[in-house]
Amino acid sequence: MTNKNEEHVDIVIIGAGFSGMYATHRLRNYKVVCLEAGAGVGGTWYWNRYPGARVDIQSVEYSYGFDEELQQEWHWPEYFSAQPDLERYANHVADRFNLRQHIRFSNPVESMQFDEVENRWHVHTANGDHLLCRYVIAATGSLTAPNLPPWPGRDQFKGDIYHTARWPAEGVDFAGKRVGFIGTGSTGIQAMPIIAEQAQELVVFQRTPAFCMPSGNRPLDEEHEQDWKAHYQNRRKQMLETYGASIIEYPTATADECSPEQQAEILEQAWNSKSSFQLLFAFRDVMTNASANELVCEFVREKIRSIVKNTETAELLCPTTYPIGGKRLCIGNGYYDMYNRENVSLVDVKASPIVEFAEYELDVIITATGFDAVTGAMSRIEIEGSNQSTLTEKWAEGPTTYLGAMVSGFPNMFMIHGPSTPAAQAQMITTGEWQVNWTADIIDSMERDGLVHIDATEEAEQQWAQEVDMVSEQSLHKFAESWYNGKNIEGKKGGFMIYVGGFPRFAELCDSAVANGYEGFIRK
Ligand code: N01
Repeated sequence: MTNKNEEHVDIVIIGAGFSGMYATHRLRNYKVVCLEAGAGVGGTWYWNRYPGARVDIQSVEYSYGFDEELQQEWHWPEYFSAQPDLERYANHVADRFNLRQHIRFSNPVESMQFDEVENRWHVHTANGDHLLCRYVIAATGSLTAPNLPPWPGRDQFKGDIYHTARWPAEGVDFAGKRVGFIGTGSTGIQAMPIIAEQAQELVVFQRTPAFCMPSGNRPLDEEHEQDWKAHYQNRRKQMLETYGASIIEYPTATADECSPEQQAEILEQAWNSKSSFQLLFAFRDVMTNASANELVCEFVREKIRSIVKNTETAELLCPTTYPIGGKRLCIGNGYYDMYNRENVSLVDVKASPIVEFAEYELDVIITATGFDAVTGAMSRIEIEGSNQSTLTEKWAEGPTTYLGAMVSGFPNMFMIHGPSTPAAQAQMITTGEWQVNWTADIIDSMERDGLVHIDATEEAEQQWAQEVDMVSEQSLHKFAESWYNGKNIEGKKGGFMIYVGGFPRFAELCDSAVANGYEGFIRK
């Protein structure tokens, strides 16, 4: 029976962030519809418009490589671009490649069911669309679903409460306001120094202090831009051959192989390198050897002590409970210096956690409390696969995937930057493009071979889980509670959700599965 509202298309793409936009472009030979919750393109860079939002990877790298003319014509004003420039870029790409004709904005997906007889997904949206498609590509992002701790008293608070990932487009006027700020991760450390300059008072509620290194952002000089434009093709290739799909200086020596003087010099150079994350690559073993890691931790603590004048505040700001890099290293502009301002104070909420909004006289509360990461966006859609099994049931003890791309029992559904991919451990635009191409090639091959159904085997999923565990066992990431392992969300189950074996190994394993006759997949 055909329902009047049903629309038949080939592929539904969920999300018009950078990966979803590229998937829409790459698969435009098919009848493609892209469904987007926001009113505009850009995903993360559409939602996270808080003051100070800025990328922490060089913009010449953190941009698309699929079209040479696009890379040649686009000009980034700064080394590390700010949110408005990234959003402008996303809009430019959407216009330049006529993507908007395929995108339905303000139209989040609510539920999906797989019809095993027809090999079709039924996709239902908040606006009442009912699409029937052969494939779904979920480009829903790793950091999409905001974490909003259910503090009592929230509703009674008379002032305004904001989450940084749902920032009002018109901005917020902080003049004369007493502002409370909860959350000292990458977002908080970017937003606070700017808000401190505008507000009457800023009270920072810190649960866990962050390791932060200076960003070294500056206007992009012409020579650097021209150099990249002359070598884009090689550089993109080179990027994919590095651990994080980003060209930085990768060290050859372990910490032990350096004398104390050399160690000090290397760390100082890394701190001043103007190259994000260089501290984590000061020595070859920063993320695998606890004593090498501690050396870098203590170096940053000394920096904090030398910058922050109030010794008590300085000690509170020194992280001591997890390895540097275990949580994503924060890249900031004047974060530690901000604590030398008269109007900024720090409250330790580790010892006495926030239980309700009552104690402090504040006009505005900002929560930069992060995300129900990696799985959050998918878990908020009701997804029913083969045999009426739901994704919520399947992932009850933590997400399982094959190559981060498919979930066994959920045929014809692919994910980009899904659980157990390198995600934010690698530069997400370039690796997202790579994953879209890999997925699109699989869909093309299905068409060529006259097939209609592709799934991952349970066995392949288990083997991938072993690979993910094996590489995370070798790294120090496991010693931190973070969004990487879901420990930032109370009660969230599962282990490490990010693949830390490096992008080249990840890509090689994905490619060899396909080359070995679609090993681990069932195609029919
Ligand atoms: O989120 P987070 P984020 N009571 O989860 C605290 C990317 N990103 O939005 O550490 C009190 O890192 C929480 O405390 P704790 C980047 O990948 C990139 O800052 O859990 N505090 C923590 O301090 C990044 O890793 C860029 O103890 C509570 C903070 O809130 C990712 O996004 C910029 C609390 C959340 O930190 C997420 O960053 C921004 C509670 N109940 C983001 N609950 C760049 O490119 C949470 N917290 C530069």
